[in-house]
Amino acid sequence: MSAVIDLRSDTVSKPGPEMRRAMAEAEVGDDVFGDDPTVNRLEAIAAERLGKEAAVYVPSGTMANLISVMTHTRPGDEILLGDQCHIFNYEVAGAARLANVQTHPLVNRPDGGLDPAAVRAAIREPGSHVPRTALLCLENTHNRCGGAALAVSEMAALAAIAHGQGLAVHLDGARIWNAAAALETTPAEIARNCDTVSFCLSKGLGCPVGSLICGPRGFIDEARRNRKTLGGGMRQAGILAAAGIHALEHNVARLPEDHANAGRLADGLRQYPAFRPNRPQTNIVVVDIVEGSQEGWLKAFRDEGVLAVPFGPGRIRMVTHINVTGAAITDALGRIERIAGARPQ
Ligand code: TLP
Repeated sequence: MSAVIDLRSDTVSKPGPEMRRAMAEAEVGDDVFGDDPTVNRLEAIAAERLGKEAAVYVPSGTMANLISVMTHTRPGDEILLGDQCHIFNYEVAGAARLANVQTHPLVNRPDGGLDPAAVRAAIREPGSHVPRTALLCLENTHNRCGGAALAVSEMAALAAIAHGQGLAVHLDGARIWNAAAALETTPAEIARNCDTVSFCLSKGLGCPVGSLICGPRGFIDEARRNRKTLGGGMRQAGILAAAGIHALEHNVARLPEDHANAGRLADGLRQYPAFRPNRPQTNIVVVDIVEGSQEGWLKAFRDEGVLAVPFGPGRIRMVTHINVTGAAITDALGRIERIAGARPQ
């Protein structure tokens, strides 16, 4: 059979030969002692690119969000977040279990944003019966909202409400580089109104592992302590951080290619009555199945060597990334034509 086209996530991307060479040649030290020059360099580059004072390198996006929530809050606090966001849906309730906070979900708008009035209304008046509302979490691009890139003006309005009531604002910017490409701005501009931002190296940027949290120096010092608490202190992590530096230097400019590929994939799928895809702003195609079953289509795709994932009832997701070329998208659409053109299920 011809090669599998893996569109399950941009997390499946594999490091290429140049990234592997950078990793093999990395200068390393014990990062828990602060001795790893490559990690230190990656953290300095990340802080600079995100427009924040300092940064800390952590193993995953999930840990980046958990550490951020832990560092912004005290046990028993409440955090506001979108009902479709990653922290609420896909982080195994870590905020509740390990940061000991109550999550208060607000309905996400299709653009990944929140209703400002709903945010205002959810912030509690201080009182002896109620939790302290301590933090607002935003996500950009928004995964479950089909990779939507939320406008900076929308973020600014939400952050102003939160800050006005003494809340901090954390941005889950796992795919902030995709957001920056789509909005034709910089990640620093997107993160400007947020106190802290996390972003992933292991998604569109093509690294095997790693995320960063960026924010004020005092916050990052405390985040480093919380990273150690969670077992996320790594030793000669420069081998991994080198991949991150390579990615920030070489893999950012090509992201519009992934977005164009996602657009073409969605346009192709839209030709079939069975599929109702979004109009992707970035690299995430979310398809509502309107004829046949989700499982049936996923299996039919898989049998043709096209991998997608279930994404809620009657919905599948396909994500473009650095290992999927324009030719592979053409190939994928050809394979889909063989199944969807022949037999709507
Ligand atoms: N998302 C993964 C799955 O967990 C759903 C994916 O395949 O998209 N924030 C956002 C917005 C994310 O999409 C993800 C990963 C994370 C955080 C967590 O990153 P990792 O996987 O590094 O823990």
